[in-house]
Amino acid sequence: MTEKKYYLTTPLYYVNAKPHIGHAYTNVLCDTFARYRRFLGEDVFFLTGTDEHGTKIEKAAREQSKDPRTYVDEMVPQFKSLWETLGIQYDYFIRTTDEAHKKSVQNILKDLEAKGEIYKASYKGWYCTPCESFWTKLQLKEGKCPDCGRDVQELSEENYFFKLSKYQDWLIKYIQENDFIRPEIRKNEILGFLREPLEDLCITRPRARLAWGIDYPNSKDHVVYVWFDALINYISAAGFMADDKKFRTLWPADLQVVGKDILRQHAVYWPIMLKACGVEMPKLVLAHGWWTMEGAKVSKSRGNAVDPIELVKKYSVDALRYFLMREVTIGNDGAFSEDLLAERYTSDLANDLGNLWFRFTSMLEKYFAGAIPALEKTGEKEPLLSASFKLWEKVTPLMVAYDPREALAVVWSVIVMANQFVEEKKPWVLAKDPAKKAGLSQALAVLGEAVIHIAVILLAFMPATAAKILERSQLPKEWIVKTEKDFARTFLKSGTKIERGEALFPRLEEIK
Ligand code: ME8
Repeated sequence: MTEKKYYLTTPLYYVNAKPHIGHAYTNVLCDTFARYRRFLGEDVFFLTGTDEHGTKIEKAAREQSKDPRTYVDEMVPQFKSLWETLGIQYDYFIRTTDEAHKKSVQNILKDLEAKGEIYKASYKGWYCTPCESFWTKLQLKEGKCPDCGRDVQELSEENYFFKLSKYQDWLIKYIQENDFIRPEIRKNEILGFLREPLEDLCITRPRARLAWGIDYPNSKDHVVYVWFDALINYISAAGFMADDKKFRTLWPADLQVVGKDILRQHAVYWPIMLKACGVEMPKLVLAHGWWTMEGAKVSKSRGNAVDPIELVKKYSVDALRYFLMREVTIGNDGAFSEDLLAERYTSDLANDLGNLWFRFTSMLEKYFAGAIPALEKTGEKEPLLSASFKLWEKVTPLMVAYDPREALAVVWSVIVMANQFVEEKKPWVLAKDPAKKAGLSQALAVLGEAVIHIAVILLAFMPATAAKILERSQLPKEWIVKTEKDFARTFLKSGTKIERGEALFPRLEEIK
């Protein structure tokens, strides 16, 4: 028996422009899910990468007078470096130009041809270059691309087709009977789309029109359609048809996160491709919403892209990670504005969390020379302590249900409670009365446990900040907490010196 890993994937991003806040969002979400699973002791495989073939890329290379290969090789480091800046701990980075991937796509095509799932035919359609989509006349909206509203071109070509239509009834039933697409609103959208007859998918492009693609195995005149090529990455990276043992440990993927813009490819084409290959379905496709600006989707082609690197420089990586996850519920759209980010920074990070750390460590320094007092029975009865001990128990089901926003709301409720605890206990008053020394030491012991429990639970969400708190408290930064009981206990040893260090989130006036 091979152990199944928890396998999650991001989309493979097109390299025709540098990544923006939307790409950062998807990878921050996935990274947080991956880190949380590792924190639970699961063996995780987190895949991300780049989509490097097709018209868009060929065009972008041409515009810079570069050959596509040189162009993609120059673009990929921008993605990798953003992931490094954002603390994205992926296990593997796949490029669709990797030889192993190309071979896998060709092997799958040969297999599908042999199984009679592919046929050659002449095709007339309307093509939208930016979306790389063919549409039938009926699908066009007022003669324009139904997805982006731009002009389309009429084309007639001989191509290879994949029999999508054959599996329509199966797919409808599969989606209805399984928790395969989330959120519900997107599942219903796909079922709505499937009420119309599915057309077979044109999976090649004539080389005369597009040279930058994977060679179609049995034709010199065709290259593989970029979506058919790219979707296969999820199994080619997992060793499909190349490394059976690896494939068994990874597939089926546990979670495939995509933006709602590419749900149709992932919830219609992809499951049918897998079905035709005789491969199991991924467990869940989760479609998140869009970051918008002035009502329009943030995107490279609209020219309203927000650069995550600039935001990190100004506000810190954890501030951006926090904002992206806290501001919107997965599935909904969110209006991006730097003002909102600055507001969250000031209220939730500098005031709530930053201030809690500052007050706790300053008082500890002042009254106990920085050494944490022992927790006694009186301290154990404090509601703040039990709320802190319960964080794991409350956050874990939310993270397993992919709701980081609610999970952070739970953590922040304890942060707020800890700040109120300081207001109520007034350690500065207790400190004036020698008879109240025990009360003072219990207040700080409880506060210390609360702060550490908050830091540990935040490891997956805000790894840099959590690590700072733990390091300054002489605790390890790597944690595996498998059970509720392992979390509902004290973490600090009495007498441990805790160092205040620099402000976790300096006031914006100080950094601007
Ligand atoms: O579609 N808000 O690549 P892509 C939120 N190569 N997320 C956004 C976003 C926004 N405004 N803009 C982009 C492709 N994203 C294909 C995928 S997969 C086999 C091939 C994120 O570079 C979101 O995850 O256009 C979206 O689905 C993805 O980037 C599209 O990236």
